[in-house]
Order: sequence, then structure tokens, then C-alpha cells
Amino acid sequence: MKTLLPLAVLGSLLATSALAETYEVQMLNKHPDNAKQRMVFVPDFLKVETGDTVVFKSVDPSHNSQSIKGMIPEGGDVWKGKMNKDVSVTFTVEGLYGYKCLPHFGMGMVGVVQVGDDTSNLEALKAKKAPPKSKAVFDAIYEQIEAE
Ligand SMILES: [Cu+2]
Repeated sequence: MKTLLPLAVLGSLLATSALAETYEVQMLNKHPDNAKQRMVFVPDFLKVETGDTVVFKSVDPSHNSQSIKGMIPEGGDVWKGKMNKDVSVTFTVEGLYGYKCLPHFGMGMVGVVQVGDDTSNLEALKAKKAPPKSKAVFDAIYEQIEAE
């Protein structure tokens, strides 16, 4: 009987990890569908579940991805990718996560990851100041979130 419980626990862990998915967000100099849109995360809005992983992929040079202070849920997952490097984030806390590319924040290179169905920190994201181009990208994403 002693070994039955650990095996059951192991089994449920394996089942959980088998369901977790990995998504990719590309860091690009030009949007593939609109060359006028420069310095972008594609996609810039992504909905995932807790346990899922998002890989921010360094496709074009001179980009990074990092979470923005005040734009993540309380106790949420923080990340700060290095320039020209992929960064992988496994989300453990539900909510909205605003993030940016540090050198292109002024050019509108931002995005949002929604983890689970909890959008209760949307007002906190909206209250956070951002450069005008980034604010416009965020506002378009907030409209998508509110339309869900
Ligand atoms: Cu960038």
C-alpha cells in the first residue's frame, strides 16, 4: 500500500504536464502581414492556461521581452529577457501580463499574455502610463479582452 500513493501522485503530475502547451511569440522588425508596422511582437495578444509556457523568440536582432511592473497580477510571474536572446516563461498565476521590448517601448513594441480567465487586473494595466505608440497597441488589445 505504501507505494500506491506516490504512484498516483506521479501519475497526476504526468497528466498535468502532458496537457501543458508551449506557445511562441516572435520578436520582429516588421509585421509579416503589414510591413508598415515596425518593431512588433507577433502575436501581441495571447491567451494561455496556467502551466503553459510562452517562448519569446529572438528572430530579428536587438529585441528583448520583459514584464512591466504594475502590469502583472499580484504574485504573478516576472521575467526579464536578455537582448537578442529567447526567453521562456511558464505561467503559474492567472491574470493579465503586460510586457515590453525595452529599446522599442517608445515605438509600440508591447504585448499582453492572458493566463486563464481572470482579467480582474485589467484596470491596473489601463492605469499604467506608456508611451503613445505603446498605449495605442495596448488599447487595441484591451478592446479584444473586453470583447471576450
Ligand atoms: Cu524591440
